Amino acid sequence: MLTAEDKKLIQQIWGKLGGAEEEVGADTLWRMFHAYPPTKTYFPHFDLSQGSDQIRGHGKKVVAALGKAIKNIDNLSQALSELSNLHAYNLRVDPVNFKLLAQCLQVVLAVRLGKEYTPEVHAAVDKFMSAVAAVLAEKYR
Ligand code: ZNH
Repeated sequence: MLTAEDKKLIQQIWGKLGGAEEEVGADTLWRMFHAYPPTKTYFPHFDLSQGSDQIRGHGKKVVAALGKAIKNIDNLSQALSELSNLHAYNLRVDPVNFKLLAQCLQVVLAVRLGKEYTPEVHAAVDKFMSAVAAVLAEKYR
């Protein structure tokens, strides 16, 4: 469960990205494709070279979805319901991959924010990403 303090930390840290969302998303995807190459199999139709339009475009969408989730942090199931359908019925992404993406996001945020990325923030982001992953995986069967 996310505590009130966790939620505050997540909102603060997200606020610090100011304008760099697309880059954070693209860096996260790029890192995921390299650290965990099997994740690339979901994107056979993408140009996966660094900084490609598709990586940037998709990174922007993913980060925008996370931003929406942060705004609706007390109501994640509802806020992410369409995405949950998409991942469960359409894309059929193995939920294991949600953890990999979350881990890559942690590294990208840590590199970008340095000392500001305290263990408390790390823990809060971890809980948040687990909550998002749980919603994205809740319709699988
Ligand atoms: Zn996902 C898509 C989000 C994870 C795979 N995604 C997507 C989108 C979004 C997202 C927003 C778009 C939609 C529309 O367009 O409508 N994701 C997300 C999130 C997460 C995710 C938030 C976490 C957290 N995904 C994921 C993973 C994977 C994926 C892990 C694998 C690996 N997705 C995907 C795909 C797609 C998507 C494949 C489709 C793409 C295209 O464009 O085609």
